[in-house]
Amino acid sequence: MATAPSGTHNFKVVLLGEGCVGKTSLLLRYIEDKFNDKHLTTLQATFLNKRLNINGKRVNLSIWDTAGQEKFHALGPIYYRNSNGAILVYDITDEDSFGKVKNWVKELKKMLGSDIVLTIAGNKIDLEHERTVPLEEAESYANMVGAQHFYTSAKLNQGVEELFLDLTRTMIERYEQNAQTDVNRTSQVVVVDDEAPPTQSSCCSGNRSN
Ligand code: G3D
Ligand code: MG
Repeated sequence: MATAPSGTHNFKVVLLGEGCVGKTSLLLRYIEDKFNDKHLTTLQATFLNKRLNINGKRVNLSIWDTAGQEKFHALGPIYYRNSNGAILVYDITDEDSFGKVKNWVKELKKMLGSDIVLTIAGNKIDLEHERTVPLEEAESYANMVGAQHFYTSAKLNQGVEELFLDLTRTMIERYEQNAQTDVNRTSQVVVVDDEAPPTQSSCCSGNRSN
């Protein structure tokens, strides 16, 4: 996805992470400002749209949520292909879910290189007293792999808006950097005139004497 002629950035963002870490809850909090709405959580949307205006730049986010396939280890490249950004969610009270984030980072970097902006979300901070994933470990890991790290609570609506806003800003920056690289690359292309058509005196003209 890229920028439409109208100047609107169209970005695809995927939510990834173990089952039950709160991916759907974060999305519904962000889009609908709701939590634990049974009607909405059973909706199992493929993606939801959000329009933003950041410093006069129009952005359309298509935020993709899983339909629960992660519970069967059945989420593959079809889900995350062409993504501009990924939100890797873990539950701060569940160490295994943090391990799963590390697996996703490896897979995304291998498959998409640095084309994708990575953001890690430690969700359920309202359960801080039950935390098992050490704060420093999560933050230094994110730093090492070049990802932003946010703490969120879909339940209490903490950090959710900031997470999406920061990711969107970074995607715009990344897009503008790539566009600049393309301009530089194009300006280095040397345009060569078409070759002149062969004349009668050329050796291939059939005038050979022997
Ligand atoms: P998933 O989409 O990653 O599978 P869900 O996760 O959004 O379906 O959430 C799984 C469970 O975690 C839900 O509880 C949900 O209410 C809860 N949850 C999500 N975010 C938070 C949060 O920030 N804090 C707390 N305390 N709980 C959260 P149920 O009981 O419905 O299974
Ligand atoms: Mg879900």
